Amino acid sequence: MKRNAYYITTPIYYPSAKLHIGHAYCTTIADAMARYKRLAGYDVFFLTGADEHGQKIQQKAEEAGVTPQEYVDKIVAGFQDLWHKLDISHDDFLRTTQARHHQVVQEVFRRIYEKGDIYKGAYKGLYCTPCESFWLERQLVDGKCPDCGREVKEVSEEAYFFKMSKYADRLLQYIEDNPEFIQPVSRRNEMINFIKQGLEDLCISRTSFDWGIPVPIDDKHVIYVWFDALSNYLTPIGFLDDAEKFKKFWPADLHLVGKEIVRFHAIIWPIILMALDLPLPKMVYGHGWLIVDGDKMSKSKGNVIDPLGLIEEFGSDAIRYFLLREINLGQDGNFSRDALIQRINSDLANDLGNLLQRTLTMIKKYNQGLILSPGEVTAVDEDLQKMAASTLQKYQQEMEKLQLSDAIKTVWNFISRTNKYIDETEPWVLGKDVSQKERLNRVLFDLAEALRIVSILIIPFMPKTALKIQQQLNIARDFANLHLQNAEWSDGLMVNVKVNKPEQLFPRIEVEASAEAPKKVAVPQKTPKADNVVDIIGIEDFSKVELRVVEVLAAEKVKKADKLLELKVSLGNEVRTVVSGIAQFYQPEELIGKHLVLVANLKPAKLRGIVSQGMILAASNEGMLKVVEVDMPAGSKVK
Ligand code: ME8
Repeated sequence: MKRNAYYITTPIYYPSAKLHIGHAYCTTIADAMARYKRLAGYDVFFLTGADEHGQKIQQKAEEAGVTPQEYVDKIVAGFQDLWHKLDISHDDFLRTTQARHHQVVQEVFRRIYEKGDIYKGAYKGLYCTPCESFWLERQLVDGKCPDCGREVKEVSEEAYFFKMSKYADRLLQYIEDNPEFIQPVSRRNEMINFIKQGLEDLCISRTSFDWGIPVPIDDKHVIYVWFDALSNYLTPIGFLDDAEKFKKFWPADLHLVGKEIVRFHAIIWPIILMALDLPLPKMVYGHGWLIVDGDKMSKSKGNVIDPLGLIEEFGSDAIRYFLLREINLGQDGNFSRDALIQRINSDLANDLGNLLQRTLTMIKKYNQGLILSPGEVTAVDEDLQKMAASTLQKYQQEMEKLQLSDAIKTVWNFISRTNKYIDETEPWVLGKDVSQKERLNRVLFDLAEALRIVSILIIPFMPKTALKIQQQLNIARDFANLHLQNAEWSDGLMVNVKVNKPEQLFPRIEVEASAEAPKKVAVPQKTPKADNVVDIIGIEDFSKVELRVVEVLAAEKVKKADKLLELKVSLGNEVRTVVSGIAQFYQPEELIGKHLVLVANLKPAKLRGIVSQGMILAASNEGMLKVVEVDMPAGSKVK
């Protein structure tokens, strides 16, 4: 009996060229699922690899003046480097050139041959000698080779054939009896139609090149690359050498593949397995394609995106987050740099980064970094706790259905709810009133607990960030042994934990002016005529301006205004509200405790319904902005 095991695979990619963001997309989804299942208590086997044989690779190697093995070794090293940098947690990396795989493919061939489902015949086709390629009549252009335009000739070549036709009805029946087998439904329907049109026997050997696995009974032939490649799924789980392991992991739970190769996985592969008397995989899922700024990626268009460059620029977690959040699994999705930056700034820097920073800053400020035993639960706390429970439940349901993007949205709704909880509970007000100490402890505790839960739920999507949050919360000890159940609300776990210094998770990415609306700072101030042309004023004019040092007591975003922050500032003997257009440059909690300069006698102005009593001074230059800070007590005059 296969118990509590989960076997997931990606396609094994061709090392004919470097991998691009589309390959990274598929592998990231598989990795997120593998990590999720480990978290859910499964014994996971996650396989990826490289599909190294075939005429195309042989030609590429010849062009490069190296042996095929040298050629693939170099490119495959690049695959492995990419997966390392993207935090892909595969359990094995299969290369079809490995001896262990040769043995499996030859054994698969032998067993099916002995059963009588492989026979020798003749492959008839139109052959272009210079291109070493066979073509079908309908593929020719004006009767000539579609690649080089030269004459083709009819040839007949000895070849081995696999009796696919024999299994067509059985496969159709299987697909009909197992609605989950091919996903999404659109691909399933496509496959059913395809099989209904009739299956021909498949030519599974070639003699026109030799970069492949020899047919075991006839070494003039090499085995057709798809027959070789599909068998990879059997190799690392002990098909030939570990019966117990094989029983545990086969049949595979999920072959995740791009939509263009569903046909190989949902027709040829199941028939090979039927011929071997092995059970069929539980699911073949055909994911959509990643397109770039609305266009298919191609070398000729020059729009092929190298994931390594992106990882270097934005970090692996940001790329993983974008790929998983932005695209619904079965559909095509668009990659654009602007959309990526938008997600980093809003979801990661703002929603998540902000929550962590605000929480830790307040725990430091009010309780010297210590999370204390929480006071009584009020309605607003209960609401947050209930949402934590429903988030976990919904997240699990969505992950089980491979709706990764929805699961991320579910977690982010909880993050937004927690940010709102800060606004509702106003810890900065509680912090000023000793009689509210118990209440403040509850609020700070709840915030830390919510973040602890978030840090577990995001492990499948952003493993580095999950660990960073746990390190900052100072609970990273058991990271490897976490289980989904640990994401249940606990009123005890975080008590007496001393949190670490907050560190920024994701810096905001400054966008060039062309990519975003002009970044004028919406401060209630009169801008000079031009940057460097200002009217000369006398000292008597300047002395009309009262400048005072203020301490920021609280800061929060103004709703529906990207650029505005509402600050509560102390002038020593008085607290004022000031609206300042610095939200794109500062997180609210970064400002708490800072000593800034206020134009204290400015006529009050109403901004978004809030009366602003003064203006904070800031220096700005070419899109940068910094508030003016002064190391003097609140209330000091600036002259
Ligand atoms: O087909 N968007 O290898 P391959 C999303 N060796 N995914 C993409 C993509 C894109 N634009 N481009 C590629 C092969 N992919 C065979 C597989 S398996 C036994 C043998 C992903 O290097 C997607 O998963 O052409 C697609 O199916 C796979 O890469 C094709 O990789």
